[in-house]
Amino acid sequence: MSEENKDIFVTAKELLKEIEQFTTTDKQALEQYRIAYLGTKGKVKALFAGFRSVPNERKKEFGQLANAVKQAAESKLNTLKTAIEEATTTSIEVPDLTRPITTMPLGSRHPISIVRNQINEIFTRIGFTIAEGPEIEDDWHNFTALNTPDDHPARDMQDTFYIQTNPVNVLRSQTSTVQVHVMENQTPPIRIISPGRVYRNETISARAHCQFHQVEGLYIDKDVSFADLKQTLLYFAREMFGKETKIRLRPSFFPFTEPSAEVDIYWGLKDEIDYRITKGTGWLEILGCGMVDPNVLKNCGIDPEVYSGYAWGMGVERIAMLKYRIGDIRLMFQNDVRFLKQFGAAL
Ligand code: 2U9
Repeated sequence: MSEENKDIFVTAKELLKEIEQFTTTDKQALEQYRIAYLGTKGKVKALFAGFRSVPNERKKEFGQLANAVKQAAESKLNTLKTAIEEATTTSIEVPDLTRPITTMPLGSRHPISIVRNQINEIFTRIGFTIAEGPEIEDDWHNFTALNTPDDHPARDMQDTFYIQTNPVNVLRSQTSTVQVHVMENQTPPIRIISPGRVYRNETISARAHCQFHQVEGLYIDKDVSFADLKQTLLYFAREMFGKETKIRLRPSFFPFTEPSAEVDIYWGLKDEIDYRITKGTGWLEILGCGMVDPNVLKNCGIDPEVYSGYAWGMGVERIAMLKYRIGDIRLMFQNDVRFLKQFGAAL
């Protein structure tokens, strides 16, 4: 065996060792390896080219060795290639911390809340405080104290939701109940509004619902007059519907006020809808009011000879329907997002 032949075996074994020891995580380094070992001018090709000079009796041995070198070079290339690919795809990407955040969609205020808040604000601005009370009431607070006779139709099961008949417990049909509590527990001057939910046994339609919201007001002091009431409600109407709003009072009747009146605002007759909602008059009813009946004052422990007072009541849904031209009260309680999102953004 010549020196030259011995060298080629040594070279092959050295090559095998080199290949086994080679490692990289870099794509470019791997490409350089491929060119150096498996390329057309690479070391493996050169090894095979030395085949000629190997003596016949060792050709088989050399052939096996050279093939082992080639296979080792190829398998190393494939293993490293897969490892690099996996490392790049599974590596955790560093998030772009300067990217703008995705915003959460915000809801919007319900029209009842918008209008109720507005009513509360208009009256608290002129010295009224907000009073709240329970939605389940006894017969006294819902009817008797408010001068509602035993045979009054409002007491009928068809009009009021009775929870219990003996003793009587009802879902309040007006928030005047809250005002009765305040009058029983405080001494005048009393200047309160009572916003809240009320219940009536109504057939549900576009105009009526079995639940709705009221804001009622009460002012009791010495020498409170009907003129004070009228001026307060004119202020309210102008704050709510615009500075030029005109109001008129029509005589009416409620068991708890005497005299009583209903208040209309001048809405105008600009379009077909105006004719329909004002029945062609241009005037639209917005609330009821009156001087607190002396019997109610007496029932609540206030001397009608010393004190007088005015009161009013309004439906929040009615005001909201006028303000936003909503044609069906049922929309207020269906929670349809297409309806709700048309109103003011969340405050
Ligand atoms: C006390 C004494 C009297 C509250 C009043 C009205 C007239 C009235 C209706 C408007 C539309 C109810 O929501 S509605 O259906 N209310 O017309 N409410 S006077 O009078 C009171 C309140 C409390 C102690």
